[in-house]
Amino acid sequence: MTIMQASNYHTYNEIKSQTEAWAQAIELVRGTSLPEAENYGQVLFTGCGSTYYLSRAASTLYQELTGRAARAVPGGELLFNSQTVLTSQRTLLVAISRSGTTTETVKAVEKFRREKRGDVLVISNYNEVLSRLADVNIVIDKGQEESVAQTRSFASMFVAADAVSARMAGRNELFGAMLELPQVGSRLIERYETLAMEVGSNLDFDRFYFLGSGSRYGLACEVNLKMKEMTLTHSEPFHFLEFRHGPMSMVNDKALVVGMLSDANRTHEAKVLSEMKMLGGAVLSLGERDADVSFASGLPETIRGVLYLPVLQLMAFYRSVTKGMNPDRPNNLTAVVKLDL
Ligand code: F1P
Repeated sequence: MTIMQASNYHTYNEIKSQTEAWAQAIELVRGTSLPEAENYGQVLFTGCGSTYYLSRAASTLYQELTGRAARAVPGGELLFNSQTVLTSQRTLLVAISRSGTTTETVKAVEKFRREKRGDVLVISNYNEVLSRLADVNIVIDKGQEESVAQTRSFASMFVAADAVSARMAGRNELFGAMLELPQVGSRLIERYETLAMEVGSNLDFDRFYFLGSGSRYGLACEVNLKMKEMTLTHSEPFHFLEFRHGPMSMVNDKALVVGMLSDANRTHEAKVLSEMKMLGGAVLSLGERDADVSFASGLPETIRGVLYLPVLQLMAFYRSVTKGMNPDRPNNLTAVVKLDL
């Protein structure tokens, strides 16, 4: 496929331009007055679909950096099963939504406010109804996109969420390190687009497994959703060691196992990948060094999670167009889910 054809798609242009939105996210967080972490007994992150997976990734980082309890919950669960996540403790609710209009997320935040549960921090790409419910409002308009499947938007909101966690943890050196991310990301896209196209265009693969642990599990869930939304391919996310406990039965020569390697647990994670190769599966590893996609960022592990996204987003894009689909308009989906609740 020529690049000219690829650039006919909004999805392609949005993936390729996303680091500009990363930079805006960092600057916006720098200029925002944030809540004090010690004012809350717990922090809840919420969203739907992609932004729920973002919440999963961001909440683990918040807890890791602040040492305070944080968890993620889908908007629909916070709305209809709030007793399973809310306590009498004062709560900071971080509500994340590309559109700022998804019904479950908006209704859940309205209920949270009505019940005076605590404060609301919104991260979005559009200044919409959700932003009007916020005590602290962060809107990354450079993350706006035409495509239904989130790519540039997701990454911009994820960078903002990580920056919020670094700042609320008082880790200004981590926040400062994030300033390098946009240029590292652009270099990564240039260096590995061909690999993404080669793997994405290989239709011998009929199943994909995305392995990630710690804050990378939420990212594994997100890239898994991209694969589903853009290419209608069977795919599933797992924590690394969990994959052995049954799901690896699915591994054969038509499987691609994508490993989002950490530094901290690389030995254990790489062993899972080598075992999957023994079972006949193909493997694609991503990590700071010695991987099929090596970031070579020199940045702290806690704030470089976004680097796992662009190459895998491109892989899903190329698989979609190779299958003759339109990644801009996934099957059965709309950009926003509006419900009459
Ligand atoms: C949430 C969402 C997306 C999904 C699809 C439909 O939107 O469910 O996660 O991928 O685009 O909308 P939002 O609340 O983040 O705007």
